[in-house]
Amino acid sequence: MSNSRQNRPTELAALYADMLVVRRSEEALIGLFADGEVPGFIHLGIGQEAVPVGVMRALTAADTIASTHRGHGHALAKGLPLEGFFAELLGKSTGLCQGRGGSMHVADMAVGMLGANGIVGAGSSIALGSALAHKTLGRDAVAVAFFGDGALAEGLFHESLNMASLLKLPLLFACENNGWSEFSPTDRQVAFTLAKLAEAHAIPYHAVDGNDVEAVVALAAKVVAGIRKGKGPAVIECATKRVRGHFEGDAQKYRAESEIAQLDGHDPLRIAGERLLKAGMDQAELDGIAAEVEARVAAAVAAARKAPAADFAAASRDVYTPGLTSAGAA
Ligand SMILES: Cc1ncc(C[n+]2csc(CCOP(=O)(O)OP(=O)(O)O)c2C)c(N)n1
Ligand SMILES: [Mg+2]
Repeated sequence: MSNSRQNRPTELAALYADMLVVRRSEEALIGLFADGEVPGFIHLGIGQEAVPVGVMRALTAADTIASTHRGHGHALAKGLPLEGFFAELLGKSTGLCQGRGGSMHVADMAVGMLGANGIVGAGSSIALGSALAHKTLGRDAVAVAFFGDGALAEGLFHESLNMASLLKLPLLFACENNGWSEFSPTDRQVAFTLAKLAEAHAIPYHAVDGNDVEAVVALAAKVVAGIRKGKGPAVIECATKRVRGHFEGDAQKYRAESEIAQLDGHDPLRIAGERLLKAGMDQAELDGIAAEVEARVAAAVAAARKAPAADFAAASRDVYTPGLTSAGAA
């Protein structure tokens, strides 16, 4: 075996493959959405894959996450099965939520994915509740609230920071700061920094290059280990880039051409791919990873397209816990 083969960076290759699953899945969604096969809006996280994939490396199956409206990466990185994911996004009865949730409500309790969420900042309080349950029930588990920079302007997010700190909950606040909140740059939305806000709530804060998946892995591993030991909540701020519009179909007229032109240099897949080549992998091996991922995504899309549409009669199923009436009595 050659020296370069002995030094093959297998962990980085696995991270690359996981980011590629998210990227290729969202690229498939672009076409499906354009063809009218995806009901509702979709918000793509292309360019932001290093954050969910990197943070998820520090989590176990027992850990829980709450996501955002831009949640495909969180869902797939937490381990949602691809076929059930696509079926859900296409509104099919074989979807993980029987086609009733779609992109902004996709969830899978089996892998601790508590749901994407169209309400900005809401994931922070859902993860907070999950962290409180972990602590109260003595579980060895951590909750993660993923949120964008736009959530900093939401009162619920501030309340979640306070309560997490006060109750010393096992909760990681993971910010994906892509510099945009819908069509407004962050500095037109927020009058303070996340670092100062965390400090005000007596929560440790760490910043990281959110396009460097290895840096995210290293920070998340260290911070989550501390949370698991009972140190209480922490905040990480991952600087990243939103490559596409706020929603799919957004022409981004409000964004300077010069900003869009430099996005490629920050692409987490490009950064990881170049690092793999430097570390001894060859292009054919990277192409092999891509071919395998593309085949998996294509198979999941094909199965989802063939599946039956969601059952309208089941729309109100699972709204109430079995045994409870709408008045709450058993
Ligand atoms: C409570 C609430 N207010 C406003 C909106 C409208 N809205 C949808 S996404 C968004 C911006 C979110 O920005 P950010 O949190 O940075 O996430 P990003 O889209 O950049 O991933 C806003 C204001 C909403 N969905 N919920
Ligand atoms: Mg943002």
